[in-house]
Amino acid sequence: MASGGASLALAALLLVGCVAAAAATKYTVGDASGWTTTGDYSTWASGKKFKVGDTLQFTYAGGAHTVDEVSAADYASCSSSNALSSDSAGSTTVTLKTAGKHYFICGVAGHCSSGMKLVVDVAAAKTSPAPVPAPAPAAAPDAADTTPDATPDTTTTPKSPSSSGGATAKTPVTVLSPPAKKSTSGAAVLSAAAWAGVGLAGLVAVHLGAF
Ligand SMILES: [Cu+2]
Repeated sequence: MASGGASLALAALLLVGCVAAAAATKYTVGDASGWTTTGDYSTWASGKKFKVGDTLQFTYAGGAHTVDEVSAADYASCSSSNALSSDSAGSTTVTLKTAGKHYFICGVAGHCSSGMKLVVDVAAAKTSPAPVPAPAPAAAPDAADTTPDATPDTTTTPKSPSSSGGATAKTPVTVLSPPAKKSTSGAAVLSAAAWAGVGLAGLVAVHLGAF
């Protein structure tokens, strides 16, 4: 039982890890400016589509600022006393693990009120690959069923060999031109017949010349 549960948990972790690795986007907060008192993070965040699995990279001078994830109320009041998490190492990476709004402020006195605050609205990770293949298998068998039915009906060309045979009856003359090339026995027979034809033509020419 325990091993089964562990396997399921491991499978779930692997699945989540694969999804996150496939679609995750890494955002550098403030871009080149980084995490600073002069940043405008509402403008920076606007238009960006954050989703579960994405990461936020806060870059700043270590010790000069903090990255505190706080509640909506604490975000509004610039209070980090009940911060959900806090870091001041200088390079803070936050993985957005849950959908909804996430609030970040700097805990240094005066910095949040001067604009060093960020809220991101995180959308659930899309599982777009799942619905795409669903309709494809349903349509594929239908097309496969109709295709073989139509193919035999249209390919009613049993008379084409006879017509082509009639055409090949005249081809020995053209096959005659490369007699040096030794090909199959069939071609040899054809060329022999052609040579006989030439012989006949030569006889006719001789007779015509005689006349
Ligand atoms: Cu600060």
